[in-house]
Amino acid sequence: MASELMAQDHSPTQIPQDSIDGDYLIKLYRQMVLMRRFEEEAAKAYTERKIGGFLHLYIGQEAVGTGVINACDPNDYIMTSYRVHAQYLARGGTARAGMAELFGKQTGCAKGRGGSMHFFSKEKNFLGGWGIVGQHVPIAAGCAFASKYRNDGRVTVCFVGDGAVSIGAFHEGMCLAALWRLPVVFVVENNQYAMGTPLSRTMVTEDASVRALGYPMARATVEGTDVVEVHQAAKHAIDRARNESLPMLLEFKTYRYRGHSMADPGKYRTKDEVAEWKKKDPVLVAKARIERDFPEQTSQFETIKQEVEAEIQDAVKFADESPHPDPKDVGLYTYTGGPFA
Ligand SMILES: Cc1ncc(C[n+]2csc(CCOP(=O)(O)OP(=O)(O)O)c2C)c(N)n1
Ligand SMILES: [Mg+2]
Repeated sequence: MASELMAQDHSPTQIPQDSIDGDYLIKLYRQMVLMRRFEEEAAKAYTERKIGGFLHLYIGQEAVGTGVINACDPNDYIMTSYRVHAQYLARGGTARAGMAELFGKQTGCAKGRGGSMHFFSKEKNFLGGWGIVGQHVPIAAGCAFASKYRNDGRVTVCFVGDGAVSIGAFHEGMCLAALWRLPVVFVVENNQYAMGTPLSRTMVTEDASVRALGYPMARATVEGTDVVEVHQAAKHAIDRARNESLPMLLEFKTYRYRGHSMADPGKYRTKDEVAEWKKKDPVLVAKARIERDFPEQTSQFETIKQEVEAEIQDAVKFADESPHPDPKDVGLYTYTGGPFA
């Protein structure tokens, strides 16, 4: 099996171009608007000290989470880093449960115990929310191993940042995924920086997908600001993982508009660089596509704006009014105080 893999051509995969219909694209657009407004409101709440700890925003990267997660089946597992809020919404998590989690409330998706970095939903097969860079890659491989062992037809999708691709755990997970032909898709969100460190200071090439070559594993690098292109690539990789039980690495070129977290003013990059990327704002790119390809859908823009605004204001109110977890329950959901005790 190994020699068969070694003999394959490992140049980047040409992604087949599927068509996408107007109803579907407007759904993806709506999700991105929701993510954007959710996080703008979270940033405001953070400055009002309603949110403790760190807050890492996904603003600018929405096309990646939206395109990839919508290409999955609801049964597929999703795992991601601390930049987690928008992906939870793409998975069908509610703005209420997300905002309440940020506020540390009992009604949050992790019952207020996870906070910003550790959103989790067993029902939605959304397996976190991980803070240590690359740590979840071997866990994703293990998850895909379980699916293969049980023959349950599920795919695991594991999001990492560009900062993870030189981390040991990333390579351990990739190695086993290739060796055991696991149904897993590794999504590298190359937003150009790991905290303040540009990729050029940690890798000899701008093409992070070459990390797949060592195992070897199929790979592609795709424009991450266009939700349609992201969706097509993800669909290809997920179908292949499901039907042929083979892993793939997808790199998406993207950009975060804010600093690494709310604590970072982002002084290591120029205003011009940020402005250049904002010309490819994923929300605007999707909007332009709809205007060009599906003009009959444009009448929905205003409704979406109003609906999303109401949903976000409702979520903030809900989070504000929800109770904190009861201190007497502090031991719940731990090995000593929970069902495992
Ligand atoms: C193993 C490990 N080393 C260092 C850190 C500190 N740290 C937190 S985020 C981060 C940068 C990660 O960048 P990237 O993977 O590109 O993700 P992004 O923040 O751009 O989404 C670092 C070094 C950590 N959390 N884990
Ligand atoms: Mg990064």
